[in-house]
Amino acid sequence: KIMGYKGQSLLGFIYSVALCVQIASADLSYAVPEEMRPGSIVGNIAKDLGLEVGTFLSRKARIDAEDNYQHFCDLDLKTGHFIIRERIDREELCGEVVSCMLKYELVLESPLEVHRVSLLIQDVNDNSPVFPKDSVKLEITESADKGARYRVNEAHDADIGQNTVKQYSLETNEHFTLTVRDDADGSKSIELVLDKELDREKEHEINFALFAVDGGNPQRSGTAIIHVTVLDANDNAPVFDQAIYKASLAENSPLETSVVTVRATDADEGVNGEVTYEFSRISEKAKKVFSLNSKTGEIKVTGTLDFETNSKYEMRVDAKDGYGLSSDSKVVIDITDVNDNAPVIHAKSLINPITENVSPGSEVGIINVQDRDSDINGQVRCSIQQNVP
Ligand SMILES: [Ca+2]
Ligand SMILES: [Ca+2]
Ligand SMILES: [Ca+2]
Ligand SMILES: [Ca+2]
Repeated sequence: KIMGYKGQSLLGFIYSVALCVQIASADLSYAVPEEMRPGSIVGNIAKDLGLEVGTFLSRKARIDAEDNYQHFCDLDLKTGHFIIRERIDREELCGEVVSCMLKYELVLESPLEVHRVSLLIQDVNDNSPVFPKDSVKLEITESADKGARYRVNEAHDADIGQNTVKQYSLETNEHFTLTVRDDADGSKSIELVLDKELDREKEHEINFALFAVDGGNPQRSGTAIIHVTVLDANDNAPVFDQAIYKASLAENSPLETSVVTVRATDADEGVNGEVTYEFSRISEKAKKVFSLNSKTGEIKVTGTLDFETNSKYEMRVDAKDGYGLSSDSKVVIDITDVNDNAPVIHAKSLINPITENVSPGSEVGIINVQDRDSDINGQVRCSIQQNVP
């Protein structure tokens, strides 16, 4: 039972020490919000310790800071008031520490007496949530699928507890919604979710605001502007401005004569929208007399056009973008006649010689006159030289 005796004695010793400390420092605890005006009264230490008001002067009371907090508070010896001397910023003093405590010792002389005085600095909601950047730039291709997610950095609020960031929201917009997840490490994952697919050809830039609010009263908020640049995808083929191009051209037109210019536009950007042209269906004959500028779409004469051999050409033209999306159109070229042929006389049957007594009005022969030209150019007027019988 020796052990039992020893144990009892040790326990008794601990009790007596604890009692000693308690008597020597009857702790006083005060709590004040941060940012109190200098001169504000925290409490009356003399009264709270049950001492006469005059005691502090006679016993040369003083207040010592345990650390470097001396300048924040004062003791009014006449009244016993514990007073704020300097502005206290909880965020600067304690940062993210939840319990922000200033520790002091009240020292009285003759007889020597020490009391612990603690001052809890309560948080005031004097900071707004702040995003790491005021504006967040995102580049998203228009081919992105619905449901695609884009991370945004969370906001921070220098306050603590309820006064720190509580909730996020997104300015109403056509394309994005917001999800906020709690991560294992206590941070939050903020993601924009693509809810409606993008179309660069309709909208190449989208701006909307992301808000963070704290849980303080009054509530404070922070904003980041999300700038979405919609990147192009090759989702448009070139489109001709006419389904059929018609031109008419005089035969014998000189080389390099411009016949017609086809034009297709592509709504995409850069190479996706760069249009080139080429003949997709063209006869060997037409190939010899027409050329197509692949860049400008201009069709020019490159050979001799003869109405009498070919009066109409038809061909098809392709327009292609830089990545091969294409469409086509038809080109019809009519060649018009020019009076470039003289009439040709053929004597079909001619009675020769004619007898001298032939009666007037007798048929002496048939003459056939032809002109290869058309219409007026091909009309022939016949006449016989004067002064013949
Ligand atoms: Ca604060
Ligand atoms: Ca706050
Ligand atoms: Ca295109
Ligand atoms: Ca596009």
